[in-house]
Amino acid sequence: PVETTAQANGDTLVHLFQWRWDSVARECEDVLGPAGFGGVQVSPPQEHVVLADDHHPWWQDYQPVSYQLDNTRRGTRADFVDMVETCRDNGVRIYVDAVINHMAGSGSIGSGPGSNGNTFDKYRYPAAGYDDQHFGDCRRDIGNWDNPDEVWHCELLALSDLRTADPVVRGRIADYLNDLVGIGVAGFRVDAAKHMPQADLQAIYGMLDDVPHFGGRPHIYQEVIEGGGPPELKPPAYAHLGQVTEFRYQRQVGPAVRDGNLGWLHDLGGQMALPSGDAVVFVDNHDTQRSDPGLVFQNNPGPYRVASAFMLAHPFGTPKLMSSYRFTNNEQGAPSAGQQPGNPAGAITAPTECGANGWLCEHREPAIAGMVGFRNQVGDAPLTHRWTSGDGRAIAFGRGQEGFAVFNRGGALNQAFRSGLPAGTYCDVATGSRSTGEGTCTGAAVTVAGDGSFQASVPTDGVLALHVGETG
Ligand code: LAG
Ligand code: CA
Repeated sequence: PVETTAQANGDTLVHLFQWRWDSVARECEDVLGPAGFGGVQVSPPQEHVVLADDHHPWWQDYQPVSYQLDNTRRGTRADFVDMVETCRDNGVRIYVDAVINHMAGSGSIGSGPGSNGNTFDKYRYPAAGYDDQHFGDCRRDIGNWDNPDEVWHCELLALSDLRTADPVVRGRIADYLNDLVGIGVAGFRVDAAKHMPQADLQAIYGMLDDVPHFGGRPHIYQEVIEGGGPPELKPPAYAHLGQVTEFRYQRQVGPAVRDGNLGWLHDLGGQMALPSGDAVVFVDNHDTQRSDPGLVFQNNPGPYRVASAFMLAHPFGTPKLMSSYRFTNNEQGAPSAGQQPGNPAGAITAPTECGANGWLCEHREPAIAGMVGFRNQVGDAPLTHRWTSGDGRAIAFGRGQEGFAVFNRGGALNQAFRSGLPAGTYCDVATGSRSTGEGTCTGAAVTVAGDGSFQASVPTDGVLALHVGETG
């Protein structure tokens, strides 16, 4: 049995999209650990195609050339190992975006070598140990998206589709994932899970080692974009294998907050495809920011803060925050220092200063970062004391006797609330105010009476959040 020596902070995940490994490590130390984040989803760490002529589009990473970790755009294997250890020491798990359905596709053939210098051709990736026989027979794009056989075995975006039923392929994938688990990676976002049959995934997951330090099985969440077709292609069909991405949350919650239609959010579980325990929820991800930008930070920062804070306060699903960079076209890669000698992949700039070079760092916004501590404090306390404004543009709810939060997309509010909080003075954690060692609030303080009632002002696009861990 694996010795458990580390304790994760909580269940909040953040995708540090395209961040360098050394930058992730520093963020774990300086921001994520202290704020109580439980995990970081990092960009795919395996050798990928290098499309210098196209200015290194972000999606290079989703075209594996081998499973070697050295010399990706984000650093070396040693940097990766150091990141995993530093984050673990701060209670933060590392989740790898596992691209295991396919290898580099048609559009990138001829662009070689890969980021670590290995050559490849369509259906031949010698550094990964894959040859023609390791790819499926349907060597064309998926045509009928309602036909499981095509969705599973034909090509997604002309990417060479691995024959995941083959024991050799399964073994190579498991070796890659176990290399990561051995380093200390605690879980995986399984890319394009919908494009692999459940039985293949089950076999691969079954070959994985237990996670060192944190202990237990690797935590898996699978990318299954809800669309048409029969039940076996729907999100619930993958839930017995691990958690699944809940795209209805992204499609419905962001636009509702943007449009000031908050009342229904109290009961949003009834609208979702998955039960809470199976769902990984998000306001946006790196794909939807580009393909379905209903609510993204760079266009609508105020409503985005409200939606993200709500996601952290409300008990549905495992929340995954997005941390991104400003972009003007959909292909645009991360802020980059360009081609650098000795780094054929082209170095990505370190987001040391959020706001500089286009790094947005949504996760550091006070209304978002402060809610991570709120979520950790309230735990599984029930949803209580629901309130909705007359116009439906503001809502509030309690989390039992542990916390209370208000979300406002309407005009400035000055309102009397009823909560389950014990009497006392509370610091609003959504405006960046926290208690200091001496017990005073650095910002706004709210006084709760013996019956749980209090009066508070919340501006337009404001969030107010009180919990028993941050009292004045
Ligand atoms: C995913 N989830 O299931 C990722 O979230 C998504 O970002 C990936 O697509 C996709 N599956 C495959 O891993 C991204 C880009 C695509 C890009 C692909 C491979 O959204 O645009 O395709 O990564 O790099 C590109 C070209 C295609 C071309 C393909 C193969 O856009 O036109 O056919 O490369 O050369
Ligand atoms: Ca497949």
